[in-house]
Amino acid sequence: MNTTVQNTLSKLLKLNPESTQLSTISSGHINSTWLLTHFDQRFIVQKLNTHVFKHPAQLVSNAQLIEQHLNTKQQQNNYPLDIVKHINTCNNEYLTMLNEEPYRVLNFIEHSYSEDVVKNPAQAHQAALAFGTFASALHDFDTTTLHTVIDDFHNLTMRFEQLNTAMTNSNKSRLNRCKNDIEYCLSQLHLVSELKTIAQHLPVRVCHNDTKINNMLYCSKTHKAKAVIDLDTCMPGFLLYDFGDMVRTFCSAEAEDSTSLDKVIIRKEIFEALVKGYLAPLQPLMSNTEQSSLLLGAKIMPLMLSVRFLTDYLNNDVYFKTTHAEHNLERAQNQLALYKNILSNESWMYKILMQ
Ligand code: ADP
Ligand code: GN1
Ligand code: MG
Repeated sequence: MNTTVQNTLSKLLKLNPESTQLSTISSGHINSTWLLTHFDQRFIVQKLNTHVFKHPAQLVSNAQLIEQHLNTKQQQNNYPLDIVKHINTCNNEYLTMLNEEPYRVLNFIEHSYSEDVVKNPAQAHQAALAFGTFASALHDFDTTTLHTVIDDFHNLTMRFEQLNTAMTNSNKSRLNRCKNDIEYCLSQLHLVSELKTIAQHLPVRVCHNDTKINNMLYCSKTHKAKAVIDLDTCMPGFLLYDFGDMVRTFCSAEAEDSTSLDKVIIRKEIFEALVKGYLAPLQPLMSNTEQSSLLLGAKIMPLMLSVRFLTDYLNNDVYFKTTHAEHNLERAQNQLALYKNILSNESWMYKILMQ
């Protein structure tokens, strides 16, 4: 963020620009995030990525409707977590355009930290319980009030189509390096018809749609889950996607971009803790069919992420933030290793899910 933007934002928050400090937060693949400090006051500032989010005002509107719903639940003692809120500037705006780029300010959740890899079953249980509590608090939210911020976000068929288009336009050397991985992904297209069969029996609910582990804040004193963050992709969908994204990011012992593929395996004790935590608030709302559909999500999400990372690799890294040339390919191969490991463990995973 340049100094002029920092000064303007500081003034809009009625802070003395000379006394504000800024530090970059680098987790998250999409937006640019900073911590803005002014003596003992702290704020999160984000520049929204308009390549990914074409209508930032709609995203802010969705997040605020959800904020309000959770607030009401909290006032009725029905929502125990902290809530991320958009902060109004003195121009009475929640979204500020500076140099033609959209910035927003959020309350900083104090005494918190996020993780990129789950360290133990207690962390998995806490985060899954919190994501389950979030979904359960939204079970009576009117889904028709939400804008579709990204079309077909979790539409696997469309993700395969995007991969096909990228293959047509890609430079040959990148395409050669991932030919085998693409072939393998294409051989798994049958997941699309498995989903179609089950989807007609599933309720559409408000989903978070990005339940990866670093979108959970833990309390630095108690180490319990403190807040669900990154509400940018909250949209109607199936819970199997949220469950699948948790399995994808909680259960592997390695980060999403690790190249130690032999260590990219599902940890049973983490999966058990995840299931227990997620089902506690949600099982009363779910049919047996919906509960059993969650395992399909655990297969769809790593496969879909492989397809998305491969697509971005072929498109020369225009979507996800990368730190080096092969980053998206490494992520894709990591997610494929995880997907294959899930396929070889699905029988015990299903037993744990349904017991
Ligand atoms: P992205 O959309 O790029 O993933 P996030 O909204 O997830 O961005 O934020 C990136 C990181 O910033 C999070 O993983 C978390 O560590 C930190 N963060 C975001 N919002 C808050 C908040 N309100 N309070 C404290 N930390 C936050
Ligand atoms: C992105 O924003 P972040 O880092 O929480 C992406 C998710 C992917 C994830 C993969 C809007 O999430 O869909 O699953 O990266 N968000 C968007 O790590 O595309
Ligand atoms: Mg995030």
